[in-house]
Amino acid sequence: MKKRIFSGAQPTGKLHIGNYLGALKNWVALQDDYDALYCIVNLHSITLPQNPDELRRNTLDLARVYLAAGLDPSRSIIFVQSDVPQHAELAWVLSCITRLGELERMTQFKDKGKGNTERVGVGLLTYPVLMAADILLYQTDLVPVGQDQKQHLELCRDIAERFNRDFGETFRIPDPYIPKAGASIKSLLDPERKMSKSDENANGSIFLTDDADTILKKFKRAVTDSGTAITFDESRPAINNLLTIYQLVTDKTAEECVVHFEGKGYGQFKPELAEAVIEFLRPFQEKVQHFDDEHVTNILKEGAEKARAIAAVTLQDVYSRMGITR
Ligand code: ATP
Ligand code: LTN
Repeated sequence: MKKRIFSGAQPTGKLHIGNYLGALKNWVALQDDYDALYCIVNLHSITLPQNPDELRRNTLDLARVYLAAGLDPSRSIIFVQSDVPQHAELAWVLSCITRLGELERMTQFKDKGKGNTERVGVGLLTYPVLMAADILLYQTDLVPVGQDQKQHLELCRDIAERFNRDFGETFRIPDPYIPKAGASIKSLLDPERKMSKSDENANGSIFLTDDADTILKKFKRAVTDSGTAITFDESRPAINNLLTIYQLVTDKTAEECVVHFEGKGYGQFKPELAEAVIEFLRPFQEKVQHFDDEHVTNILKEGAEKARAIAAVTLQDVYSRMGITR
């Protein structure tokens, strides 16, 4: 039997190449060898305020992105989180065995909540519990994510182990799958920060829908570090990031990239990098418009039916072990 993978992205804002290279690219590659579920986690999105019409639109748009990137509904289950009510139900159960201290230690909560406990919603704190429910409902073996989600995954494992210890073997313990290169693509304007959807300055990110001119302009503006050599160098985070992007979109080895740019400077490197990214995104951008709403809605409906069938079995087991009869 194939092992199972589960992953998801939030339908908030536009996806950037960090999301693509850190997550989506691997999702597509893994769907051949694994039994895969890919979710649009709209219930996670509402941990920060959303405009209802925009959320509806973004949900379908993200499904289009999944399909254009190469997720194949005949091989993978593609669905919307809120279409499977078991996610929210299991999240409640798990929240009762999760400790407040564990959640308060999560760096994403600290970053997004900014310590403002009077104003910040409780959902931002309990967000990782819902994420654990997403994963555990499907008896997931492997979770392909970017580096920023590693801590949430460790918490998910702790919660699952605690439940298994208290109520008997119920959940499979999932492993993270974090790519060696691309797990944390940095902002073009600040290589100390990850490229982020929630960044107010659009010039720090290359969005999957950016046109050729915009991509070239953004790379030309990208900050650089001191020194001129185009090499991988941990002590020069800006060039390290740009060269990593180049490597991943061209599918070259690190060594090939360095040899290719030997003796060249930023003046040649940046336009070549922009060209490589434009070419990489071209097939995706051509495809993404071709999926109409009705087609996408049907795929999501079928995905939700398949997902519900798996999720219901796990939740029933959880309830019966806890003495909750339905
Ligand atoms: P934001 O960029 O606002 O922090 P997010 O991380 O919440 O957005 P999601 O759509 O939920 O965005 O993430 C989808 C996937 O993309 C996750 O697996 C996440 O780890 C990955 N990811 C996000 N940002 C990056 C990045 N800069 N580099 C690599 N992977 C990333
Ligand atoms: N928290 C993730 C999105 C997410 C997820 C998941 C990823 C929600 N549920 C389950 C993997 C598995 C994020 O913000 N990127």
